[in-house]
Amino acid sequence: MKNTEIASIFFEMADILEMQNVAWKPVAYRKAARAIEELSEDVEEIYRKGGLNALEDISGVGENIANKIVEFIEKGKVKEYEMLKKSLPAGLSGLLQVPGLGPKKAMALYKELKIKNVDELEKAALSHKISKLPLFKEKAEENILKGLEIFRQGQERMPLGFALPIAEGIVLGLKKVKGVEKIQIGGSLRRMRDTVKDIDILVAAEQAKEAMDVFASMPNVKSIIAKGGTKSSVLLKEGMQVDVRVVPLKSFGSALQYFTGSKDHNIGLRRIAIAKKLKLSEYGLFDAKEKQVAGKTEEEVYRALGLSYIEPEMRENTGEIEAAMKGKLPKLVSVSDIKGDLHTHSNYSDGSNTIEEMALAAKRRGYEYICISDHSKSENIANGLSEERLFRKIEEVKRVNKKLRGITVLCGSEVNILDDGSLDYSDDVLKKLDVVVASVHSKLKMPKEQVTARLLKAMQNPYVHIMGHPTARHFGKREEMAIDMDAFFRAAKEYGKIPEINSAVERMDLRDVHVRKAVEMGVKLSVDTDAHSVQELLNIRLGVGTARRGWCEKKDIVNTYSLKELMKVLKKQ
Ligand code: DGT
Ligand code: CA
Ligand code: ZN
Repeated sequence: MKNTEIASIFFEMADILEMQNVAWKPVAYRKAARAIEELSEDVEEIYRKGGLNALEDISGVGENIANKIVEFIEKGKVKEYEMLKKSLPAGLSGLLQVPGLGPKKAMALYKELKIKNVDELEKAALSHKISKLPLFKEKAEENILKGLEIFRQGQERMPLGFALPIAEGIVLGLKKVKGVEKIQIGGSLRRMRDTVKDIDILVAAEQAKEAMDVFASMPNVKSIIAKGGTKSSVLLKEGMQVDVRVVPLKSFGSALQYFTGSKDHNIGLRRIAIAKKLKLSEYGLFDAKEKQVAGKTEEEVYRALGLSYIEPEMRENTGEIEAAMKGKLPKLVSVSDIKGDLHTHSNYSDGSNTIEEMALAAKRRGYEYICISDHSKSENIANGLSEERLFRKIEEVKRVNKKLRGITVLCGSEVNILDDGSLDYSDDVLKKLDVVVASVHSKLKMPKEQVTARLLKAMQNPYVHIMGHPTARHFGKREEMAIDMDAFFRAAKEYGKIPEINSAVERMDLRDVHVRKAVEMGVKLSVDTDAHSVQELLNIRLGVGTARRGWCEKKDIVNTYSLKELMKVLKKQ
């Protein structure tokens, strides 16, 4: 699918045009880019089926932009984009990827200080040259350095939800190749860590030449780092490294165990093996006479070590080995336990689907309920709902519920927690809603005591049910808010509020360590997608992964409950 590539070209064109002070065009390109990004269909398909006219039916796409899409589909590049890039000094557009640096500021840095790339930017910030420029304030240098750090972290590790579909695509491509007996994703990706450094894939085969050939010539391979009979590594166009290792079937379990990690977990296991006079490696579990006692499956390896099977998400050596020795591992929640989604958006605010479409998609997933929680009135950039529009939405939800069978739509709102901890709608309005998700979307840099007090105040509102993406972090853009997590969870417990595990690719908030703490404190949680389209409902697996990393059982997650049980928890029966 070329949608992402085309969208990113338009985003970049918008930035360059803005740097050159061109009026309105940047806005138009961004609008089109966003629409293309959110399309569920392949743009190329749309064009092949319906021609230029069909492209112009996409919101924000006029004739000019449609022609550029065609140009990309037919020729693989867009001439105007190439020219725009040439009009900028090399590297300058890279500056735009530093959080907090817009096109105007980047251009000013170039004109005044000749800064063309991130290294020069860092030098200038460290030598305090930037705060003297008119567009920049006193704290600009500090902010730029922080932005650079976030940018570099973003370059090193990528979000789980970005890497996972790419890895699955590779697995799908290799599965059918002759000689491949088994194939599995390993590493941090299999453990569902919220960010991953690379993609590790493990193949069982006696003869892997063909698999390696297919792997190295996949269309999204940018360059081949190494290609051999049992291990190959490539760099993808998406910017990440993929390692594929091949082992014989009899070692597949122990190799999968080894390459799933984590390293600390492996060290813990090896210690147990040694105590039992055994030797554990990626080749298998061996006794003193070098005879293999286990290795074909992971289950076999754990059993032979005297442990119950440890799910990949728990393998961090944070107590799981001890629990497995005593047979006291939790029975982790799984995607199939989920009965509904409590935080999603429709086109009433900034989502791309109607309430009915979202409901039908939830039904297709086998859910019992879905809450449509559009933004509240102060969220202007996301088309937040005035009270009047909210009341209309309540009526629309009633209509959809009358029409559809087998799914219940709950009318909710993602209500902004204002700077002082009060909420964006009055209590009289809030009490009309089935589910109230309260989230912070402004003033994210408050000091710890203030943020904590703000969240605690919001939790004291009797009509709030769920605390949406509690730390407000955003990969590559901003760090989490400073929150006293102990106080936050204590209050959640006291007031009966439900903190959220938000599964949006760029959020993943709460994190695994927070979840673990919440579970230990007996706080119930909700795993939501924050989906802005029907496709994004699929992201629930990312949040469930985080829940599993936090040792959640089914009972800890409120949206595994039936609608009736859920209503009791929300005190809405
Ligand atoms: P990442 O890639 O940083 O997101 O995290 P991982 O866990 O995928 O780490 P990676 O890709 O460096 O290695 C994959 C697995 O291989 C790792 O989880 C455990 C295993 N492994 C790598 N190096 C060592 C090592 O020195 N000792 C042991 N015991 N295992 C290792
Ligand atoms: Ca890895
Ligand atoms: Zn939301």
